[in-house]
Amino acid sequence: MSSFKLKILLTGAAAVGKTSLVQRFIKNRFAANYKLTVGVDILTKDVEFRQGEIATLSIWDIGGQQRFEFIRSTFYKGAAGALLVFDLTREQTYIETRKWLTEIRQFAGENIPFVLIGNKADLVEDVGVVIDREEARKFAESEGSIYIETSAKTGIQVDESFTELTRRIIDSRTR
Ligand code: G3D
Ligand code: MG
Repeated sequence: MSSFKLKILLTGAAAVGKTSLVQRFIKNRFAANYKLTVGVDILTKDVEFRQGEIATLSIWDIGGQQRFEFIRSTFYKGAAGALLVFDLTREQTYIETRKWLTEIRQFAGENIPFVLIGNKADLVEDVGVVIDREEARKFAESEGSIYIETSAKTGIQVDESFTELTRRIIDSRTR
């Protein structure tokens, strides 16, 4: 069996649900939890990205946003892939994904695999659609990625997002 250790980044604007997604993902499973003084949580989890194929993810979640400049190079260094998260109920967080993508590529490498995540899908029914979902899908595809809608609250598509990102990382390396 092959074994992979991958550094995964959670990126995107404040309060889009990055921490909630990773908490949902690791819930009820073994997870080592380190808290760095610089304000990054690193959580570890094994994922079976294909039958019989396991990768160990170390998932980096930025805590306080205000000191981010200080730890930026540490955060991006050696990253294998990123979830780029926005909030389906706040258009501004979607607009900001382009800036995040530019930064991810600048600091972690032009070809770093990512998955575009529209989170808080559970709220869309009440709040209404504030972004053009078809445009989000096309944007993701034009950048070589895919678009997935998640809810950290209900858990829908959360595992799939991490698994899909892992698959994309592995495929980009073995192709
Ligand atoms: P961040 O880590 O990106 O900053 P958090 O975001 O995970 O801290 O989440 C920010 C707020 O959004 C939290 O609410 C959290 O409960 C909520 N949230 C995250 N994901 C979802 C989701 O999928 N659905 C809903 N309905 N809420 C979500 P509070 O009130 O604690 O600020
Ligand atoms: Mg957080």
